[in-house]
Amino acid sequence: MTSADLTASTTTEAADRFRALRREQDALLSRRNERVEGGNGIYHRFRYPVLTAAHTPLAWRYDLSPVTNPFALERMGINAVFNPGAIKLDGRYLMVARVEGADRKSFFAVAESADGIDGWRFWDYPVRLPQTDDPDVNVYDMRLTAHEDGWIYGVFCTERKDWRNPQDLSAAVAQAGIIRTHDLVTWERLPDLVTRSEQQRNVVLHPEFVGGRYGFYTRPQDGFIEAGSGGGIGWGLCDDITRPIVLEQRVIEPRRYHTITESKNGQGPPPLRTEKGWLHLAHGVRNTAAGLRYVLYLFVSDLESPWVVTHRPGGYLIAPEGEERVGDVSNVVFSCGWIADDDGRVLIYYASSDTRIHVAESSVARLLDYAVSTPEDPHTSAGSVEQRWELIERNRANRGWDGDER
Ligand code: M1P
Repeated sequence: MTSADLTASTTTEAADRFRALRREQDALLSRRNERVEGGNGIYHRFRYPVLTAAHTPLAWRYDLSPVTNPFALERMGINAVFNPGAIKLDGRYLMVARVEGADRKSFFAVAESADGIDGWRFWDYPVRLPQTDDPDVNVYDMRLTAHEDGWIYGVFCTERKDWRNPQDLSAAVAQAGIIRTHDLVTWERLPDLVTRSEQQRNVVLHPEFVGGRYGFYTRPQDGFIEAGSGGGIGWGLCDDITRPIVLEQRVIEPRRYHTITESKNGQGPPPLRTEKGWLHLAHGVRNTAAGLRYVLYLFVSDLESPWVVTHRPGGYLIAPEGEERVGDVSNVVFSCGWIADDDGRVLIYYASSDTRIHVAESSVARLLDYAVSTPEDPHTSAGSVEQRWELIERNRANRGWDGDER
């Protein structure tokens, strides 16, 4: 065989492989999801993740020319797709996902679905994020807030090397970057949020003005990973979003000993306005012999004073289950986005183990009922048993004992 023959056969093989890759991806993108029945009645999971690395367009990963890529090799791999912000805009369900390349760099990309469950597809290009004078090294976890001022804001984590500690190559500073848009296509970058905290992650813009000011949920921490003496979900106000400064942060949802928030916690998506208050989704973290475990939980705050928490159902709403428990950072569920439809349906977009995105379906009515009727964590085992006795006795008195109506 001559080298020309070899080249011709490799080129044909490459073209065949690209066709096979396309078929495989088309099958993945058109697969219908299945609601998992049963469960706890608060929400339903769906069988398949809605977005994964395999959902990213082939053109982002492959040089699709059999001539310049004769072995049809993946040139620039994608490692994971997770922690998306979410919004419904002009009837379209949209996520801004955190896409992480094989090079460990995260970036943002918009994906769209007609019904919020099926058919999620990425737009053709990832987002070209405008930079400030101090370029981001890594960006992730965008929360989208449709604010009453008319803009859609994206608040995300911007990470840069901590030059106060040049020898430590993992020393980083996390702060909140801010962009805004009307269409998720054209983005305007604003200055990063200024607070008095060394580290900020999980910063979220409240959707309404509070006393004419912008409200931010923050997460003041001492260290990049460890909460140290800080942590908890904070709240602060800012006068001018184009010069965003929050001078005072008060912790409104502290982390607590021997609860799901013992190590740290953080606001998830922007809260939803409901008749009983602002409904919040957050993540709580505790340490275990197997490492950190991240779960999702709800709380409710006052409509007029969003910094006043009124209901704290004890325990978690969603904990990692099955394949969700395994991934790049195992035993993690994390959410930056949910969508409340006009009919009250709520779609919770959550990522598992920093690897893939799932959806869970519920409603405002169900989530609120759970949030206001579930007792608070009593902080002791004895207290927990008392809560269960109280429930059992109420059931017996109601003759609903054991599901038997008698
Ligand atoms: O790896 C789990 C999560 O860790 C961080 O969250 P937190 O700041 O609360 O610890 C974030 O980096 C998040 O992206 C990640 O999913």
